[in-house]
Amino acid sequence: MEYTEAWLKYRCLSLSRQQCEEKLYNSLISYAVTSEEGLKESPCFAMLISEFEQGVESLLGSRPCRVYDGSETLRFAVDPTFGTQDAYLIDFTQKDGFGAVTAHDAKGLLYGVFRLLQLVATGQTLAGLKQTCIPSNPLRMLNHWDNMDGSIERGYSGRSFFFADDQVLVNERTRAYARLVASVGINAVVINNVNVRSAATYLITDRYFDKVRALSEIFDEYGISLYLSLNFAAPIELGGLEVSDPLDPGVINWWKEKMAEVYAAVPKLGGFLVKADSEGRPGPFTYGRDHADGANMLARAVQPYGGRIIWRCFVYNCRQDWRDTKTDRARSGYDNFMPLDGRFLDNVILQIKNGPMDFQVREPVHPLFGGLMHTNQMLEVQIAQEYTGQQKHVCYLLPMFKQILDFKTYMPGHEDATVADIISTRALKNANGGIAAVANTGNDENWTGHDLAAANLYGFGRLAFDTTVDPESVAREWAQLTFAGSTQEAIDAIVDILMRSWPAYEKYTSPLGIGWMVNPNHHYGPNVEGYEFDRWGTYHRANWRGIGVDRTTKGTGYTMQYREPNASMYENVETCPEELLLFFHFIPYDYVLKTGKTLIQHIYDTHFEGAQEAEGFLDTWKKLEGQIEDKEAYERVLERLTIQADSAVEWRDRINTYFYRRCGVSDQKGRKIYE
Ligand code: GCV
Repeated sequence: MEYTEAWLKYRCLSLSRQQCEEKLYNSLISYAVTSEEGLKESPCFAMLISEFEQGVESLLGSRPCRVYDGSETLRFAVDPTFGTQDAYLIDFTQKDGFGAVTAHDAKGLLYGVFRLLQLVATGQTLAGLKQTCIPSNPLRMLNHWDNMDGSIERGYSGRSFFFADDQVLVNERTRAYARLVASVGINAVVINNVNVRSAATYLITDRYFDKVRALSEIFDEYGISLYLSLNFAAPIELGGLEVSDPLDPGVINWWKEKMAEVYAAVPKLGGFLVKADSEGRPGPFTYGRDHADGANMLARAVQPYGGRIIWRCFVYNCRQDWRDTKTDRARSGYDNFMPLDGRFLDNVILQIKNGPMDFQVREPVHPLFGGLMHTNQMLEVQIAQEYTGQQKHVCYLLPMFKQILDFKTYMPGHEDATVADIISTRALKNANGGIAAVANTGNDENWTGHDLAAANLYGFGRLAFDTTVDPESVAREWAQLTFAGSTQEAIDAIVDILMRSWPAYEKYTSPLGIGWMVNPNHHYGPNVEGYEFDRWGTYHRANWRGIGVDRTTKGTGYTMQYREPNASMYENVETCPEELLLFFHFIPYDYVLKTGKTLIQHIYDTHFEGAQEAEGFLDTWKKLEGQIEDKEAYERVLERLTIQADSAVEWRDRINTYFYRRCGVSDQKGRKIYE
């Protein structure tokens, strides 16, 4: 087999008849579809029926039979008055013992079927179960950074399964991928890297239309809209124009005609993702225009076809001088986009990274959330573990994402609104919104390189669909589905490792929110000064007295980009959350933290603890030998946990030695710190 079914194994539960009856699984055996009119036209319909029949057959050993005479024990129905788009209700509380999956639309029914199968596969009883699922976010998106030569920017799971040798791949794996991500509620996928270069610029030309259309049609069967990343300079590179100025009539017309051509060939295209004026990519700044000019020009061109423009706010000066302590990369997203609030058209959505820097293990929430009040917004997170161990280290990110979503922004008039409330469109009643993750997949057999990294893919989908889910429950659900047939001890251990993994990673890498300290370019492994004298605006400013960036009003003034009381909370060293202390403040090594420890002792302690935890993950795993049903998966994880334990020691020693050399303070516990 070239790839696993990940969490969609549907391993036979081998239940007795009595067990089936107790859990009401016998009600899955005969079903009817009411209100089929309208459903039949939906591309999802045939697929959700076969998914249901095959899933139940594989889990329970007998194939459900569709009946038309009223003798069914399960009903599928579509009721457009129920919930909102994609919503569904699983109801096994009816007195007659019947079950029902009722959905707002065909896609909702598809999600309902996948959820029902997940519940059965994890052994939940259906008797008395009633689950209403109304998606939190309209857009639940994956951003792939796949290049057309088959490489993946920040990819840690093999090569691309969308592209090879400048060709678009459409094959069985495409379908398997769509099924996998649809099963957790993903409804939009960008297939190509936001850095659009060479052949990828031509994705919007007839060189690729046939394949792109074929891909979009497969996606459509799974309720997924295909999106493409766009090259802002396409009018020059494809059209032979001299400029790509968004206010130039020739450019405007070029895009208008281009989009007419694209949508005629690929009518199901959801829209485009754009990285402009960022890290060397072209954009409106070249022509003295702003990002509203750029985004709206494209939005007008796709508007007749219902297309959307997702415009990234990752815009900053990447040619900084480390000597300059006033220019602050953290400020740039807000400084560039806040003045444009209210100027973007309804089919533009600003995509904002979770923090102001770049997917570090700990960052404050981006101040544009709560800042912007008249603009559609999406949150961008990264499940590709660029800065969190590159899928060699286990790092379950849902607890981090949950903290971000639950962050209160104190937007005027919406004081209780969290990030989740904003991106869902609930708080501001925006026309559009959602959440996107930079994807962590590739053509490795297990999809995500590290088997345990698939928990981030599964979990992201579940969280995007329902921002109230509990990360630990999701981890357990994923482990039960993926490691079906393994012992209970193994499942418990996997959940435990996952839940401890982000804190452990944070402990042995860069301290208290300062970030970076990685090797330049590839970003794996420790290098304390790797980015200290570079042009990327990524400094920690450690000297003999202390460490941290002063982002208060005495420093770069970044704290004031937040609404009150968040601004004052970060400004004041006493109230600043300690996990972010060095992000906001320059702190002397002898500063006493709330634990009573000095900063330097905290750094030593956390680094010893973190490395010990990584070693503990490995020890735990070794004890599970023979308890994980899939032996190859066991071996793969063993190999990665070994790498992680070694790497954590390297991190520990490099960081501890660096700070010991800086300040000369010994470890109070007398542990080995290299001189
Ligand atoms: C796709 C970081 C990454 C880049 C990435 C960029 C972005 O800088 O290192 O690889 O480019 O973010 O999000 O655009």
